[in-house]
Amino acid sequence: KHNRSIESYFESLGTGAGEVGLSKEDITKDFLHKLFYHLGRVPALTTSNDIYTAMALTIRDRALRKFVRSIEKFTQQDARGIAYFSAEYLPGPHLGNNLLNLEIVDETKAALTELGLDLDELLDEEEEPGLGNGGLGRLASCFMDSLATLGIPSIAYGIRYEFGIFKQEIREGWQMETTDKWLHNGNPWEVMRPEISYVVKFGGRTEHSTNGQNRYQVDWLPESEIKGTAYDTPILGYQSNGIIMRLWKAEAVESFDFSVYNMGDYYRAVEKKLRSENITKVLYPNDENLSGKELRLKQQYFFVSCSLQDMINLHTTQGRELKNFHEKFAIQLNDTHPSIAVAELMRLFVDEHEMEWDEAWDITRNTFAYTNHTLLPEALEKWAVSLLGRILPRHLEIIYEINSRFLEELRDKGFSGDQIARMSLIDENGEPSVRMAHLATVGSFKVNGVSELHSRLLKSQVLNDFAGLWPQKFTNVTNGVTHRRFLAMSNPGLANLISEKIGEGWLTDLTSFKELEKLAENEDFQKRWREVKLQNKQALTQFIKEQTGVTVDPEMLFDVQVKRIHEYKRQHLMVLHIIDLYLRIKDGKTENIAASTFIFAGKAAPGYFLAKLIIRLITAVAELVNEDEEVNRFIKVVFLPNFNVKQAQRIYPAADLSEQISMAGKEASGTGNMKFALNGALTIGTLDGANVEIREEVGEENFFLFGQTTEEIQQTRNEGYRPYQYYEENPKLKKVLDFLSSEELTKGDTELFKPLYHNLLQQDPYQLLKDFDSYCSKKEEVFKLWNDKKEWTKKSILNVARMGKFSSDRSIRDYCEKIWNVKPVKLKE
Ligand code: Z57
Repeated sequence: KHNRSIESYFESLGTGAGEVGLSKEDITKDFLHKLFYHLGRVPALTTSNDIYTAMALTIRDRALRKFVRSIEKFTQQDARGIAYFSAEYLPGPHLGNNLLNLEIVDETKAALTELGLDLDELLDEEEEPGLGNGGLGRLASCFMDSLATLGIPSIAYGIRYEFGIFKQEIREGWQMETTDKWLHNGNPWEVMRPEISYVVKFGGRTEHSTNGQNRYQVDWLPESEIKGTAYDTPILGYQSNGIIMRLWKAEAVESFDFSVYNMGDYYRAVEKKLRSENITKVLYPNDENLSGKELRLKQQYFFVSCSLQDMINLHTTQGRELKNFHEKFAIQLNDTHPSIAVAELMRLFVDEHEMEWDEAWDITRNTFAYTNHTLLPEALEKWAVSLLGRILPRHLEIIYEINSRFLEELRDKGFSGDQIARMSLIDENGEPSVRMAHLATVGSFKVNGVSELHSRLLKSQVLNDFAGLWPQKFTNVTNGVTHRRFLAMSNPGLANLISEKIGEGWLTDLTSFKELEKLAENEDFQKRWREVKLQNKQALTQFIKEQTGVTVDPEMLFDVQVKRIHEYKRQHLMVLHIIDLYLRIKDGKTENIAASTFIFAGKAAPGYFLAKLIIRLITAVAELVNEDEEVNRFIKVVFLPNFNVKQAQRIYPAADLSEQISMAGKEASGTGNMKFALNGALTIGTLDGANVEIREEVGEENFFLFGQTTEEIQQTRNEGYRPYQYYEENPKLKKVLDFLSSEELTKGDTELFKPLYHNLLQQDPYQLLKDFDSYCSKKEEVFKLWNDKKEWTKKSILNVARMGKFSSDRSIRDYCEKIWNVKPVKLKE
C-alpha cells in the first residue's frame, strides 16, 4: 500500500510543489525534453505536428498534476462523487483552454517566441475530438469544465470513437461527408490505461436455477465477449482542480488465444478481433433522430457496462460495501442513451454480487438521475423487444421484472387500464418495444428538463402521467455554457476590455457582469466595445475568405445562424427572408435594408434528405446573391463548411445578430443562444427553450421577439392549420415561395427545391408560413436599430451584462443543490 501523500515524495528533493513548474523556463525545458527525448526528434526533421505534440505533452503533464492532486483532495473529503454518463462529448481543442485554466498563456507564448515559434500557429494545428453531434455533447463538455472549476469529485464516462462526427465538405452546393480521422496524428491528451479494462458480454441466453443456499440464481451465457479499455483525458477547471474524462475503447478479449488456431483459422481469428473493435469505431451522426441500429445499442451497453463495473471496482477496492453505493455515487444520465444502465446496475447487483432484488432496486433508484433533452417524438429512444432480447437477453428479463412490479404498483393505486398501458416500459402498439425514457424515469430519483419551458412541457406532455405519480421527482435545471472557453479564451478582446473595467472576478462568477450595466451608455466604453467587435469581424472575414472564397465587408451587420440543420430549427425561415430581400433589391426597393452578411453553418444528418436540401438551398441563394453586383452591395450569404467547436469559437465573437428561430415548443433549451449573447450579439428569437429566460434576463426591450407561442402553435394546429392559405393570401410570401422553383435560383433545374416547396405548402409541420410575417417585421426593426449605433451598442452591452445566469457554473450549482445533494468545495489551491 502506498498511502503517502504525493507531496512527501518530492520533499527530499527540495523542489516542493513546483516539481512541474509553470514558469517560462520550466515550460521551455520540458517542451524541448518532450520534443527530443519523448518524440525522439532531431531539429532538422521536426514537423509542425511534432511541435504541437511536444507542447501538448508538456501541458498535459501540468494538467495531470492538477488531476492527481484533486483526486488526493477528493479522497480525503470522502464526498459523494458524480459520474456523468454520456454517449457524446465535444470538448473542443484542449491546448488553449488548458493554458487559460493553468494561467500560463503568456509564459507559453513567451517560451515559444524565444524559440522562434508562434503559439497561434500551434493552436491552429490542433484537431478537435468530434465525439458528439451538437448541443447535447457540447453541454456535457461545458459541464465538465464547471465540475472541475467548482471542485466537485466527478468523472465523465463515455465512448472513445475512433471516428467522430463526419467532416462536412460542400461540393457543388451539396453536403458531402468524409470520415473524421481525428487520431491520425496520435492524441497527446489521453493516457491509455491498459490495466483498467472490463469484459462486456453480448447475446446468448440465460439459465435460471436455485443454488445450494436456495438462492434463485440467473446465469448469463453470452454468445460473445468484448473487452473495454480506459483512455483518460484530464479536464481542467479554472485555477483549480482537474477531473478526468474516461472513454472506453473496444478490443478483443485477451483470452482470445491466437495460438490455438492453426494457420487456416488465423484469418478467422483476426476477423473476430476486428469485429470486436467495431463497437467503438464510429459515432452515429444522427442528432435527435433514431437509427434503431443494433450496433448503436451495443455501443450504449458497452460503455455503460464498463463504467458501472469501474465504479463498483472503485467502490469496493476502497473497502466499501455495495449497500452504500448510492451514498458514494450519483450517476447523471445524459438523455436516455445510457439508460440501459438501470438494468445493468440491477444485473451487476443481483446476478453478480448476490444482492436481493428489493435492496438492489432501492440502491439503483437512489443512484440515477435522468436529464431529458428533447420532446421530439422521433428522438425518443425505443428499442424493439426482439432486438434487445437478442443482444441483451438478461436485461430484457430485468426490464420485464421492473415493469411488472411497477405496473402492479399502478394497479394498486387505482390507475386505469389506459393509463397503465401508456406508462408501461413496453410499448405494445405495433412492434413491441422498450421505452427508454420510461425506464430512465422509473429508475431515477430525479428527472430534469433543460430550460423552464422545456421542463414544464416535459411534465405536461411526454412524461405527464409520471409527473402526476411522482411530482417531487421532476425538476428543472436550465442549461449554461462555460464562459471561460466561450468568452475568456475565444474573445480575448472583449474579455480584456471587461476585465479592465470590473477586474477578473467574473472568471469564476459571471453574475459580476452586472457591474457593466452602468457603462452601457458611456460613449467611450461603447466606442471600444464596437472596436472589439469590428476586430473580431475582421478576423472572421478573413476566415470566410479562406474557407469559402467569398469576400464580405466587416462593416455590414453579421446575422448568424449556426447549429445542426433541422426543420424544427427553421434555417429555411431565415432563407425565405433573404429571398424576400433579394427580390426587393432587384425591385429597387433598397431603403430600410441594412447592409447584411448572412452566415450559416451546421451539419445535416447524412440520411436526412430535407436537411441536406436546406443546405443546398442556402448555397444556391448564396451563389445567386454574392455574384449579383446589384445585390451584393446590400447583402451577402455565406455557408461555412464543417461547423465544429473550433469554428464556433471564431464565429460567436464576430456576430451582431443571433438567430434563434425554432418553432416554439421544439428546442429544449439551445446553448448557442447563450454563447452569442455572451459575446454581445442581440437575439432575434421565438419564445422557445432558454430564449424565454434569456429575454427575461436581458429585458424584453433588448431582445427581438417574434412568432407564435407554444400555446398558439398548438391552437393553430387544433384549428386545422392550412399553410396553403397563407401562400394564397400573402402576395409577398407567394413570390418568395414561387422563387424556389424559378430558373433564376435553380439555374434551370426547377425541380430541385420542389420537395421543400411542397413540404411547406402542404404540411409545413413547423409553421414557417404562419410565422413568416412576424419574422419579417421584426427584421425591419433590426435594420432600423442597426443604423442607430449607440442604441445598438447599449443593448449589446446590456445583453452581456445580464448573462450571469447562463454560466454552466450556475447550472452545475443547481445540479448539486436540486439533484445530487453535494456541496461545491473551495476553488483555489
Ligand atoms: C441534442 O443535441 C439535443 C437533444 C437531444 O435529444 C439530442 Br439526441 C441531441 C439538444 C437540444 O436539441 C438542445 O435544445 C439542448 O440545448 C441541448 O440538447 C442540450 O441540452
